[in-house]
Amino acid sequence: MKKLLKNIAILTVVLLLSVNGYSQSDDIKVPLRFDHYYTYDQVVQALKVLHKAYPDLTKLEVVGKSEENREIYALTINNPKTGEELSKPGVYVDGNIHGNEIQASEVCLYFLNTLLTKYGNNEKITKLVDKNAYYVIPVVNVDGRCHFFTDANTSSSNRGLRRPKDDDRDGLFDEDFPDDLDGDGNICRMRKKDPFGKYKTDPEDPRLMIRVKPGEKGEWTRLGQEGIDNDGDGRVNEDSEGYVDPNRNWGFNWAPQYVQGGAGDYPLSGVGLKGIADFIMQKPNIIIGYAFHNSGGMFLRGPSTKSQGKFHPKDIEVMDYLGKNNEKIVPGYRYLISWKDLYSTYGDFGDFLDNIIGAYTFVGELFMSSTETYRDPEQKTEEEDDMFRGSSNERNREKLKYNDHVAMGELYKEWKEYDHPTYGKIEIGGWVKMSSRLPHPFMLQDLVHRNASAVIFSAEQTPEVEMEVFEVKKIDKNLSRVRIRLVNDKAMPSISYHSVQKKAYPKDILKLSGQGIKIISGGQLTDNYRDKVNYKEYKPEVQFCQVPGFGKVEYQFLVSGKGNLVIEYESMKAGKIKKQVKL
Ligand SMILES: [Ca+2]
Ligand SMILES: [Ca+2]
Ligand SMILES: [Ca+2]
Ligand SMILES: [Ca+2]
Ligand SMILES: [Zn+2]
Repeated sequence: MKKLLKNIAILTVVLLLSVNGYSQSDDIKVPLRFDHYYTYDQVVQALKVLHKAYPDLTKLEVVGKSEENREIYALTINNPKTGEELSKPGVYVDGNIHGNEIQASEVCLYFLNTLLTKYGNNEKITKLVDKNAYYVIPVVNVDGRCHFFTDANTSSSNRGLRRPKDDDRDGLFDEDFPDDLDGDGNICRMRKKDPFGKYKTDPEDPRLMIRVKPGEKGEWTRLGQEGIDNDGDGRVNEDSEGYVDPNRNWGFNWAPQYVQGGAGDYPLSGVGLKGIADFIMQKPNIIIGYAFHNSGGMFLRGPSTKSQGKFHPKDIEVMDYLGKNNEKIVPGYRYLISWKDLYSTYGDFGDFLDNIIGAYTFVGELFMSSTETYRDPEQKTEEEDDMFRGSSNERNREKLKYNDHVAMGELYKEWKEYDHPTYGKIEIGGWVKMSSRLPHPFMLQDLVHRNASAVIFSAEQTPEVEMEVFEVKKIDKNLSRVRIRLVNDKAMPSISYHSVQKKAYPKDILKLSGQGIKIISGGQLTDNYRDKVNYKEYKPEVQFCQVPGFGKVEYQFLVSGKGNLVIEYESMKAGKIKKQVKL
């Protein structure tokens, strides 16, 4: 009997790990597979496997530890043969800052897998790997991801950091979570038969309930999320984990709890976030960033609050160029402005990356529930708005049919009776954890591929500065006029306009030197037909500059002496160039 129980226990664990193919315990190999979701441990294993397969191109680091002491990994891709990391534009990608938004990590893994496995086989990817340095943190909220898989949850629960908080001020911390009463790994809904209830059975689909009209007889009362009153205070599920929202706790435009819910005690009080911020601060070359979330199908850009004012118009041009292309790469996704089109947030990661690092940043809101279709192809879809049509009765009926006929019934639990200690005879049922914000695994490949392609498009548009010495003219026995052009045929400038305007970090440097050579004067050439130059008054041998996207900037110098003139360009984000000219 004991042995039988043990066998049943083992069998249950195995079943839990492999339910519906959402997560597999098979050995993880390169190339990685994207027909299932990776648990936190499997993400770590996947990163180790990638690093082991490509030791020359990758670096695997633990950048910090979480509240529950889990390791936060970053995988860096850089080809040392084409230069050291910091001498190249940096591309930053992360995901799963909200614990429940798990497919964000699969996008990160897919992106890494694509760059590494296609390196040397695919011309475009080979060029991209050689050009930039890539910093990828697939799981920001490591505790969140772990608990999302191991604990019973809804598709929206378990977002925050594991910092216990007494939400109801009863002296107890996180004492009344929702409870998985039927032991199926999901937190579903509870309802009770009640002639005075506000809901009745939907005549079109008995699994759904619709509101009764005034005067109509009710049938059901909704009792909220599955659970009991754990601490016996008369309320059910009133104090679950946290809440510190890891995307409201960054060190720019932070606001306290009474302004911004989930803010935490002070900026970067999340210990894992602090580790990530330190990691990022050591990469001043980062010029583009993607942070993936779910859901809604959006590429959001900042600012996250109206009071920050508008972005510099030239930066908007850059974001528009990338964002509008992203809309085409990922059909249905929209390129939007955070505060204006969605809502305001303080202490947002995107603002941190934009303003402190000077990077162009997108928040990728993955997944559109409107892709879960079961309908006549003739039916109009023009008015569909993914953000707002999510919960209408019509939408729920369609979603259930999609569940029945396309997702093999894996997204929804039929209502089942349960004897509740407080409410008596009730029913438990509804959408499961792996529904609603996540694609069924059969759609995962498409989601990760297209979103990784959007990042790849941006990675192609990091600055590529070239230097041309387009004139060396003797104007006197010992005096030469030297004209230098810095050209960039990619969308991103060598430094963002915002960073220049706010003096966020030093501009690029153009420096001339040489033995026996003196730089008499120098400055930006604004009109080379009329010889108009903005001369720099002091130290003309060092010029501070910015190379625009899809453009150029030109300089003119008067140089005395003979010999080798050394011309150096140095940018924090766009690399270094060194040339020599014989005078
Ligand atoms: Ca409490
Ligand atoms: Ca349950
Ligand atoms: Ca309670
Ligand atoms: Ca509870
Ligand atoms: Zn999110």
